[in-house]
Amino acid sequence: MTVTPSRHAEISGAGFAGLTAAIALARRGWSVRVHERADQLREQGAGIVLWHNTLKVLEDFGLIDEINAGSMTPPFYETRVQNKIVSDEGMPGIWWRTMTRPFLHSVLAGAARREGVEIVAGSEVVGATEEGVIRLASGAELEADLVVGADGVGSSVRDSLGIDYERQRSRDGISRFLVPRRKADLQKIEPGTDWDNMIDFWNFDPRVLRVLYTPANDRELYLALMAPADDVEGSAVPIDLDVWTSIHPQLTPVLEEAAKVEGKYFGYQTTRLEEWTRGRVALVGDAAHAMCPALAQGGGCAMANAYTLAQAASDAPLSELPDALVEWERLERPYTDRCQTRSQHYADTRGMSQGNQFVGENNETTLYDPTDPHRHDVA
Ligand code: FAD
Ligand code: 3HM
Repeated sequence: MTVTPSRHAEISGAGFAGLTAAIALARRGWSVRVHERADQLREQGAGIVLWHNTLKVLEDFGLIDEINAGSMTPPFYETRVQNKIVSDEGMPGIWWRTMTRPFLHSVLAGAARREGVEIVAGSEVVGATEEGVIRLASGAELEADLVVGADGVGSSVRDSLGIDYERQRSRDGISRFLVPRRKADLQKIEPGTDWDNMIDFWNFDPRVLRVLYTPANDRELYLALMAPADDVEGSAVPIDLDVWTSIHPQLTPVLEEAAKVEGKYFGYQTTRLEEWTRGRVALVGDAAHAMCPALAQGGGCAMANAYTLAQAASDAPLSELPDALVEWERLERPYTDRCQTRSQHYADTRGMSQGNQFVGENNETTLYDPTDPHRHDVA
């Protein structure tokens, strides 16, 4: 690992991408400050699935024991249509873990602090310049050798630089909830089901309402409820309990829990940028490449790209950093581009309902190893 003392980075956004970039840079000797617009440093989302690509980054950070202690690997990824099993994927050879987002966020924030990263909550970034100045809502302007725009899909850093993008939307979307497992109650209703599995319950008739059931640990269950955007009842939050239990009666105990929780319906969309870098500024995570969640890779790509960005920026002489960022994008972006296209395709076609989709090229980013120094070697 290259350790590069006396380099400074300013990062906009303390989400998974910003914190990962911060840890990776700090571990390479950079002084790092992260600006988070929210007053409190926390992740409000529900659950997340991480795969080999992200777990390799967390392993490199020495965080795997901590991650394992608060997460799980369901025995199977089961896919059902009209409550009939169409596939049970055991994912042999694939490293994957399910967990809650607040848990992953607290692990990353704790690691960042231990690495000496300064995290400033309540600090809104309004823009950046390609020379490496970050501008805050407070009026302050801070200079850096590297500015990282990790400020999510509505990125101020990206927009202040005038980087053009396209946004593609899908007809469906999803609401997400963290609820108690209620495993014993579910078992009473359907004793034959392994309620530790991740189960993708698709329903098309009489209406399209899908429940993605993801145990996140012994206590917490991540429920993602998918409905078409034009289904007013299906996309309502708080959820319409009668509508959801009429289609998925076997999930009544956990749907009752979801009905108690506030949330937000999120329409599936993909954002593709003209470029990920401008001068000394690099964009990463949803700021650069937000994607549909079908293959559960948005956060994985965000963290893998944040990690490789830190590598590329550390390995370059400071005077050549802008060129090194361009080269980083050239090497790393094609994997993410392909993943975005595949995930958009599955969102548009609802093709994950066919089961057995975690195979072949769909696993390209899943199985990617950003920590492998030979990953771009030509055979
Ligand atoms: P964000 O999480 O959006 O973080 C951005 C941070 O920047 C926030 O803290 C925000 O407050 C802050 N911020 C914003 N603007 C400013 C500003 N101007 N100044 C300072 N701070 C600012 N990915 C997976 O890998 N696995 C999954 O299972 C998975 N499931 C998903 C399910 C759904 C329904 C969705 C919608 C996405 C899913 N994803 C998944 C994708 C994943 O959630 C995102 O790709 C990931 O959270 C992006 O992280 P980020 O840090 O880039 O952005
Ligand atoms: C993990 C995960 N997988 C798929 C979706 C989806 O298709 O909306 C959401 C998820 O959180």
